[in-house]
Amino acid sequence: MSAAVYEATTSAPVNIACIKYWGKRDTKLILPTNSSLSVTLDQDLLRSTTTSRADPSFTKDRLWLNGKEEEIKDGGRMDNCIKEMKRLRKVLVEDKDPNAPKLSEWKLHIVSFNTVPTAAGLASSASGFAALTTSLASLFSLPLNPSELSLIARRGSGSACRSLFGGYVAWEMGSKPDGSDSLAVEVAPQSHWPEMRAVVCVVSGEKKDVGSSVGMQLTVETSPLLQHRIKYVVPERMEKISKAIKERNFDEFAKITMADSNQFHAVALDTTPPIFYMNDVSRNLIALVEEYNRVCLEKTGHLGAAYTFDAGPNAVIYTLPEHIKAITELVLYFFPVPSAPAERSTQASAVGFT
Ligand code: 2P0
Repeated sequence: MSAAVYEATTSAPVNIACIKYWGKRDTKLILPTNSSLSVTLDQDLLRSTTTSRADPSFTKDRLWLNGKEEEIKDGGRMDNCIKEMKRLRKVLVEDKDPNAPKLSEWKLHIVSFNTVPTAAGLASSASGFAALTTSLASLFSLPLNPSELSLIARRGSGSACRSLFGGYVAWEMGSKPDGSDSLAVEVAPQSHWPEMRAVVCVVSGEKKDVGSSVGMQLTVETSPLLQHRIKYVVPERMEKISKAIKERNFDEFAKITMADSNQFHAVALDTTPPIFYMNDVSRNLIALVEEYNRVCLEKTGHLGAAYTFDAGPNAVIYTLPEHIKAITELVLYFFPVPSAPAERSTQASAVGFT
């Protein structure tokens, strides 16, 4: 008789924030200084897929990312997630059922692949930690819902907690010191507003100078504008954009999304020393979308597109099906995809998701 195999494979999508997370009030527990909200890019192409296996013959927890073994640092983010999942396995399953195999005491081998193309310039830590969490939850048969799992994904990377849901997702900052109420909730499923499109414009695939974790804490320590944003701006925007999504009001969604991207980059600039994530191509993309919207407003009374930029120069343009052709054509006209790979980093290229 062959021994049982304990293995589970799951995948999780990428998300792009409309209300940006930037700043932690607790760096160890990864508790944010403000709530945030994102749209999940629920594409087969843009995902992380993770397989976890527990076996009594394994001698230590090991991790392979895109085929290369990575060290699991003691007390690091990966280690914290794994330890928390093992603790939950023991408390929720093994302590209740004496016949359940003691997977919490076995070592794990974890293999993860990002199908997010590196050229897409999108962060894969969010989908990566979300996929790790769901694969361990499945391996350990944990009776937890996505919001409960988001608490653990959050410990890996803040934005990962939003990748536990498809569609439109809020990360509620919470107020408890132990972080037990800092979790993701679904604002609306993808099917509520399936017309939403995201055009990913790759301005540069290069690694950024200032990483998000370091950059956001510099902002917390030095930016007066961040304090204003946390207290007076984000709470109202969270309410308004949730309402806009529920009402499928693209004008309101677009206005808030662009304003929040701009304020996020303003607090980066307000940091000492200042952080610049956008470059000239990014700013030209903003000008293009602003001009497109000016014409749309004149002709139809409505906005046609909304740009947003994360901690880098790449743009994501949210739009609706009737604008997708015009937007992709305009982007490709003004920012043609160069033929020589060496030139890629100074140009924008567009990928349309329909
Ligand atoms: C966001 N970003 O809301 C914002 C917008 C970047 C700009 O979440 O330190 O990689 O792992 O919690 O999640 C990037 O931050 O940082 C991020 P950690 P994370 O998507």
